[in-house]
Amino acid sequence: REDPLNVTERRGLKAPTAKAIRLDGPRLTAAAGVRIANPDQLPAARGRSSEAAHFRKAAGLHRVFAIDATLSPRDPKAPGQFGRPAAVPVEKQEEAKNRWKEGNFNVYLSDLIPIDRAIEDTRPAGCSDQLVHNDLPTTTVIVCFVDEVWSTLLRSVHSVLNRSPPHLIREIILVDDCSTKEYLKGSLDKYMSQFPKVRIIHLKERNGLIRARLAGAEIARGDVLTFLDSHVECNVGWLEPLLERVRLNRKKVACPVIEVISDKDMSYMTVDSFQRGIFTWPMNFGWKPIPPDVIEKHKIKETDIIRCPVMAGGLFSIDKKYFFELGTYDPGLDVWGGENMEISFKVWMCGGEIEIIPCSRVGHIFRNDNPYSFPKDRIKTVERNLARVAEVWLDEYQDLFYGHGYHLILKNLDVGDLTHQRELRKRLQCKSFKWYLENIYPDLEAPLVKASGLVVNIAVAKCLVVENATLTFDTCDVNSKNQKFNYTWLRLIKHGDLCVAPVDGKGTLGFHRCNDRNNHLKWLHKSLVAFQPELMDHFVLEHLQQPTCLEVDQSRQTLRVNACDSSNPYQKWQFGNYYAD
Ligand code: UD2
Ligand code: MN
Repeated sequence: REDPLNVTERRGLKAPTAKAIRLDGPRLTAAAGVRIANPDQLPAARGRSSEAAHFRKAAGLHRVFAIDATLSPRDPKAPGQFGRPAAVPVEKQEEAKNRWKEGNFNVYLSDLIPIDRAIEDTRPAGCSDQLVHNDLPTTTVIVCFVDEVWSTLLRSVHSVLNRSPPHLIREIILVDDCSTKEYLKGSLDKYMSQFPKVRIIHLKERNGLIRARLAGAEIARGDVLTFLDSHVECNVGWLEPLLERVRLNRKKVACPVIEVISDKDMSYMTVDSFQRGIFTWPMNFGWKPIPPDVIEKHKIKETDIIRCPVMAGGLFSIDKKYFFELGTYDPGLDVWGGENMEISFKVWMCGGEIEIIPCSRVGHIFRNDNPYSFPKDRIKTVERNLARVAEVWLDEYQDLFYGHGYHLILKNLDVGDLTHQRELRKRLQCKSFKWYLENIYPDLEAPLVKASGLVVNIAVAKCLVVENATLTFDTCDVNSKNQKFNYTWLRLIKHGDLCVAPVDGKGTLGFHRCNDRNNHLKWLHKSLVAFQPELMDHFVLEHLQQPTCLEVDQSRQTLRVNACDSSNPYQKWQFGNYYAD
């Protein structure tokens, strides 16, 4: 009944709002200024000659290189060329349908379209005129994958090779996370051997994407690490704007705008520029449009950099030394999920920044389900990852996480050892989660309790009151400290350290020392009780089989618990303030 972790949403990253590109013939040079097909035409930004050095000193800056080796495609009419939608021929429908599950997208079409297709330059106007430094740091591109579709993986690699200034790519490391498919072993190594910059490591056991990325990071030789998923297409000019931000400040973590490659027709779609990466409780990643009035008020331009509370996870550049200073990812995170929250909180709270760079754009195939298997239960794996992050980074706001993912408490999840992660946070002297919420994500509603204030009984219009450490009711008095209660995310009715609870088997009410894990102290209120919405205003003891409610015993002028009765007003209660639904 309560599954607030929203499992369906957890099956893969949700795409941001996307729109088709208007194709009035390829506008390959429109926004882009002039694209350079051949990298040999580049000015010698990193050349060895003294001339080059002089050029560097004198100018220091250059216009973003618009390198694109796919500029004049061999076959302009090929399906999917220029990012156009492709169609499955009628006689191939069955085959296409059957192959969908190989990657949970239209694998048939991916195989049909060129592995080095041209795509539209989707950068906002102005991007091609931006200046970047001549002495940008080099990067190692790290792509981990498990059982990725051949054509998609190749297209990812080719898009990097074809649309990046060669001198900035130190290497591309492909980390094979113990794939089962044969072609990802022999054939892949053979194919990639024609590109000296591509290195492949095959992990001997399944590590999950988090530790697979770390395996790549360990051997990386570039100054900056750039992580990518294995089903992407980097667009023209994507790399330099990312590296420029890291060069400006090594604690900046730069993310490209993630555009959408349709899982159905493989078309390359652009997205709205004014979107932030955010999360909702219990730590679901999402995109949030910047409201139009905010855009107007602050005169935000399409090319402006957007600071994000959290990143999507898959695509970003980070200074290598900084990544290791931050303690990389928590290596205790398994398979998939939660690591984007972890790195985002860590970066912000420990002095860094997460930015989306609108002039850097990379397409990604968003899928509705993970196409690979999880070594253990998928839901449990993701929940455990998130709980690890919550335990280390959320401080008192953990209650909101657990309150929204309430079954996690009941499950008594084993999150494993967190000593190292907690020590790391101390050592780095990171700020509090409260600071993060107030400064980085002020629009998130994060009330520490669900309700507070006086607790009025509807029938007698009197309030709960603490008297000599016992619970009774009396005339309401907003100024009385003894009438103030909190209703917490973990369903305790709290007065200081004391929690309302029955104290004997006879229904007498009193107090217990509070304990988040003690289910005997928990009351349901304003939430569904075994599908009985009519008990919403009641305080229902949660741990009992039969719904049992707090009520005013009229005859004796005391409080007691009794069998719930939805029509009995002596069982209806109201807090002074409610902060969440
Ligand atoms: C998003 C991120 C993804 C990751 C994930 C949360 C983007 C575009 N994607 O989900 O990078 O942050 O959220 O964890 O931001 N992989 C392995 N081993 C595994 C599982 C996956 O190597 O055990 C690879 C996989 O082949 C892919 C990458 O990791 O290249 C990300 O996985 P995904 O594409 O299934 O994740 P996605 O895009 O739904
Ligand atoms: Mn992905």
